[in-house]
Amino acid sequence: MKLKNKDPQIAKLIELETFRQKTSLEMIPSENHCTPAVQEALGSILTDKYAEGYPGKRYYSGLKYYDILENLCIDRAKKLFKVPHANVQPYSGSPANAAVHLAVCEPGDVTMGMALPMGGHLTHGWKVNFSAKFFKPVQYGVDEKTGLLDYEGMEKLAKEHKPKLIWVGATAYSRIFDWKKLGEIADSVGAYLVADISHISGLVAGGAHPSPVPYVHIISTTTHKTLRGPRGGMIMVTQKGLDKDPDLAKKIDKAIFPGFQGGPHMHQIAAIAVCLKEASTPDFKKYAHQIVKNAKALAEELKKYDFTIVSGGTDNHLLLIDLRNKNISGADAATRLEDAGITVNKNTIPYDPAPPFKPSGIRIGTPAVTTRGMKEKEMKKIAEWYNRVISDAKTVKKVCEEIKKFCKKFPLPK
Ligand code: DSN
Repeated sequence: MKLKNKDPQIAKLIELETFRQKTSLEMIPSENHCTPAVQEALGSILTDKYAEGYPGKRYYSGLKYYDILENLCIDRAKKLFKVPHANVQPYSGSPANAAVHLAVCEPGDVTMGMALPMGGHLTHGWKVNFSAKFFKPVQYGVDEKTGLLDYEGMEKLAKEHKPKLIWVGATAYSRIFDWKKLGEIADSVGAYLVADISHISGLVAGGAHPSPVPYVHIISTTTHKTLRGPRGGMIMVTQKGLDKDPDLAKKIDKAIFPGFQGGPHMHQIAAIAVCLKEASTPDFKKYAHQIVKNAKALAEELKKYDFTIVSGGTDNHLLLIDLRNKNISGADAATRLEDAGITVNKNTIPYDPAPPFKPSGIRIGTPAVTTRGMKEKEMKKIAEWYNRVISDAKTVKKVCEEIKKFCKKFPLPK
């Protein structure tokens, strides 16, 4: 029976959300619009089965097609990211990162990661998270003047604290990571280096951001951001990782199952496989480069309206805007933009004098609008809307109408 007949309330909410997505601009940098092919795999009958274990070594029966499916997904991940080992079972990024801790650390070990208010992630050692409750993280940040990762400070901290594990990866950092330098820092103290490429995995896959593969031991990622798949996660082990620890792949697999998770979500793994196939095409390469071109164009246009971009610009898919010269908080700006039909995050800026719930900045990104086919020309228009809405609340209604009309030319993926 169709959903609208069986559960009209839920069907209605999906219909309303579809309309919202079609008629507004999604500019949260960690979000995207996946294709109907990915959605079809995700919404399939594969959700029905348990598949605890790994291909060829399961604890449930009836899994002959699931072994083929999971192996396909693993092979596609290995080929796309050029790594010798991939685990595609993490439910999402946080479980993946918990499993990495479990694989290579003992409770109480010292770890290192970028602090959340500097652009890092909760699971890289932020105080309220498991990664700080069970381990002893030291946290690095960005330079206050340049907004760039403070490699020197990080090296000093690493030498002083000798972490077992170093996380590199961010949720609000718009510059390229110098993987070589980071690899040298980790090697100098014998630490495992993990690249959490959740935000940039689509850019790495499409060649629009350097790959960490030669320099790190482990890579963790979500699959739904620039990679444009379903919500999900993966952990990969590099050759460098296997050279450091020949058991590393086994340790990662054991940490995911039975260490941290139960049955993998096989419908999710099917959808990840579809997204990895899509991400292997020449079209996706173009897409990944266009995301960056759009972000750079948007940054330049916004600067013309006197917006302050943290670090002065962007090399990837996102921009962090410091709104202090605009006399509006990040929270108020995000609400006003949402009313106008542009979805962004309120966000702390590094060394933010304002509290996290009413921070000084907004975080915006181009992955989803690029999926809809927007290019540099459209970024000019979008920057103009940001300026009008943030400068004057009275423009919101008019801009909202303009955006609705504009969105008709850029349908969601087919
Ligand atoms: N929640 C993600 C983001 O928005 O960046 C990070 O996990």
